[in-house]
Amino acid sequence: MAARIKQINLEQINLEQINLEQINLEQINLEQINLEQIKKIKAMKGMDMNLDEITISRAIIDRYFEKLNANLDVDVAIVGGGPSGLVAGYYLAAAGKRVVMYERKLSVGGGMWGGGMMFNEIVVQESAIHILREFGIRTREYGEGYYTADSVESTASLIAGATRAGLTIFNCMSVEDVMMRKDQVVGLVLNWSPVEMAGLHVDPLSMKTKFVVDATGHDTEVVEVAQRKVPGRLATPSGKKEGEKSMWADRAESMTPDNTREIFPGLYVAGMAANATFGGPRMGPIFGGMLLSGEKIAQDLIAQL
Ligand code: 48H
Repeated sequence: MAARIKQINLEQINLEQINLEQINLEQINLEQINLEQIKKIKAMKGMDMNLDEITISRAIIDRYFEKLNANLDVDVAIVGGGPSGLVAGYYLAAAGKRVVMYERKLSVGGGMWGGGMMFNEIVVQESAIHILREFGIRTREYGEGYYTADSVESTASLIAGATRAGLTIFNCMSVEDVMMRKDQVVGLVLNWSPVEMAGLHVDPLSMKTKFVVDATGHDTEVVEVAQRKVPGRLATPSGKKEGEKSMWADRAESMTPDNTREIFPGLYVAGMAANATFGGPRMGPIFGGMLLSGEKIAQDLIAQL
């Protein structure tokens, strides 16, 4: 027994942590005391360190500002965290580009979580299946050329894949304007979404980027801003946003990648925003076009960077 007690390094014991009143010496069998086991039990119960609230706060503040500072001047800024933006962000980050995403909502993923009418399955056609596979998303063939995937698994995997590849996402942040130099979009104007929602008069901050991708979905918010600032000068037949047309899945899906392109120097459109800008129809809950659009914009920008 004496030999075992010698193994205990008394210097490592913090006596202040020991509540002597709770110790019943008669119950303690010293032969059974194994300090390693005690350490493991304490770690399992979260008792292995003294947690300090101020350190926790400092850790969050320091790490957040590191991220914010590191993303004030980047290669590509993606506005909107739906499927097209996430896929674009993934390929750009995987190619080593400095890419950041701003998403208004607390949760990233846009309109993919809800599948069709909240039936949480999505349909993806053969031509885009390679993208789901790239993210490790499981699919099942439904009919010839049609595949289904669980929309929650799909959305969560796009987010995980993109962030792990190096995409930095700022959620709860809204893009309210663009920064321009002569005839070129060169950055974004940012504010907290809660500021926007509460209608508070708080001035924004700005960031610089070589390219902006409007992936804001049906609302095409960045294109709307550009249209107000440089009226009639968008790269569409009318010079303005053409507007989204009614449901026609087949046509919409084939048009989406073609519509994914530059709309004004420095400003690109992807996903549903591309169709709404160039007057394409909507397609409902088939997501191949969104994924292919994200892949295409990434390829285009990688070639230019
Ligand atoms: C920050 C913003 C801002 C802003 C908007 O709608 P999304 O999912 O976008 P896509 O194009 O990747 O996917 C479209 C798809 O989900 C869809 O709706 C389909 C296929 N519809 C077919 C049909 O027929 O209806 O995501 C856009 C994201 C959202 O999360 C917005 O919150 C966000 O952009 N957003 N973020 N600043 N100014 N505006």
